[in-house]
This record gives sequence, structure tokens and C-alpha cells, in this order.
Amino acid sequence: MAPETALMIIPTYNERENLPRLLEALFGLPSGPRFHVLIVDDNSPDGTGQWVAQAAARLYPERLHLLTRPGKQGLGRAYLAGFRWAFERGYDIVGQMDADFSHQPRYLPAMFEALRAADLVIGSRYIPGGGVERAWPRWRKYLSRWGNFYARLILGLSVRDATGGFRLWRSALLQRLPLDQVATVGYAFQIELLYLAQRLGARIREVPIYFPDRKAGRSKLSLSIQLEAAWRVWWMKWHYRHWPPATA
Ligand SMILES: Nc1nc2c(ncn2[C@@H]2O[C@H](COP(=O)(O)OP(=O)(O)O)[C@@H](O)[C@H]2O)c(=O)[nH]1
Ligand SMILES: [Mg+2]
Repeated sequence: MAPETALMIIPTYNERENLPRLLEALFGLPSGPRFHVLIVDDNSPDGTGQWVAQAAARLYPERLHLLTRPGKQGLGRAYLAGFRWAFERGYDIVGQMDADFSHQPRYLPAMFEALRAADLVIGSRYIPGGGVERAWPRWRKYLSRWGNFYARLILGLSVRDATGGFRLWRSALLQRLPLDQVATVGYAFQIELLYLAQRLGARIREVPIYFPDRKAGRSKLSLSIQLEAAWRVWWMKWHYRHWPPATA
């Protein structure tokens, strides 16, 4: 049997400072399976896309790919475009990660290992062994915890870290989700995909990660993105109430 092929998708908006080091870390991992990387850049004004284009040609031919979008449309749109790109090329495994080192490459080998007995693996801040930036003020830790608790309660999610965006999917599972109906852009996007996977009865596993704050660049996820998550969980609960359709 041919070995499985994997693609890590990284959406970027103004991550020029982080990407060179991140790709070095990803492609330099001492263990774990080989994978390709797709950067989905929303035409970042800081030149992230141009840097990736030349790095793909000179530094990492074959392994690094770039998908450029005309303007900033949110994390969810970028991932959906990236997923389509991956499906068209037949990757068996599709990963999601941020460009800012909050998702540390060193966890990938353990995540790939866990995927051997799962359809979806989530790098989790909220299981034993995981955690969030120690320097976060208490209100911020509570907010993140509370957001997770709220989504889990309303949607009946069993996963502890429902908003986390460090994930590995079997493409076969991802392709069964009704992605053409997914319209969320921020944390809600992560929750929505997870909810759909759980409704399908997917085998989901969590691997503990420590989630440090970004050191370079700026966060793009705003208050409006948090509000989106708050009301969208109710929308999801209603919208997908008959999904997946019961088979006779
Ligand atoms: N392509 C694209 N990437 C985005 C967009 N918004 C955020 N990102 C990327 O998504 C990842 C997570 O965003 P970040 O700002 O770190 O969110 P935070 O960690 O929740 O503060 C980073 O790699 C960002 O560059 C967007 O509108 N388009
Ligand atoms: Mg971040």
C-alpha cells in the first residue's frame, strides 16, 4: 500500500515575521511522517504571500505551496479554499494550524500517531497535560474556558477543546461534511466543523498541547469573532437538526 499523503494548511494574514521560522521548524521536525504545507494567504499587505512564493520556488520545492486569495475574508473562508485544494490533489490527511507558533510544530508527531486510531485529532489545551499561556490574565483564561464550556453544553460536544484550531483530519471524514453550508469565519468555524464530525460519529481524539501567545505580529481575531461564536452555536444546533439524514 502506498504511504498516506498529508497536507498541513496554514491560513495567514500578515505573518511575514513568523513564517520563515515556522516553516524551518515544520520541515525540520526530527520525527513523524513527511507532509506538505499549503499557505492560504489573503493578499497580506506585509508581503507574506510574496515571501512564500519565492520560498516555495527556492527553499522548499514540492513541499511548500501557496494559495493566494484576493483579500481578507476570514479564517473559515481560507480553510474552505484550502480543503478544496487538498481534495483536488488527493491528500489522505489534512491538517489545520496557525502561523504564529501558538500551535507548536513539536506536537505534530504525537498528533499523527494519534490519528492512526482516529478520524480527527485535536491539539487540546483543556485536557491534563495541556494549557494556555501562563502569562494570560485571569479574565482571559476564564473567557476561553467559558467559551468552550458554553459551546460544549449547548451542542453536547464531548471534546474538551472545541475552539482549538490545531487539528489533523482524515480527508475521508472531512469530505463527508456539508462544507458548502459552512458560513462561519472565526472560532465558530472550528466549533462547527467539530460539531459536524461528532454528529457523523467520527472517532475524535485529543492530544495535550501548551498554547503560548504569539511573540510576533498581531492577533486578528476580534470581539466580533467572539460574538459570532456565541450566537452561531444556536444557529448550528437548529440548522443541522436533521443532519446527517437518517439512512433507511
Ligand atoms: N487567510 C487568512 N488568515 C487569517 C485571517 N484571520 C486570521 N488568520 C490567520 O489565522 C491564524 C490564527 O489567527 P490569530 O490572529 O493568531 O488568532 P488568535 O490566535 O485567536 O488571536 C493565523 O495564522 C492568522 O494569520 C484571515 O482573514 N485570512
Ligand atoms: Mg494566534
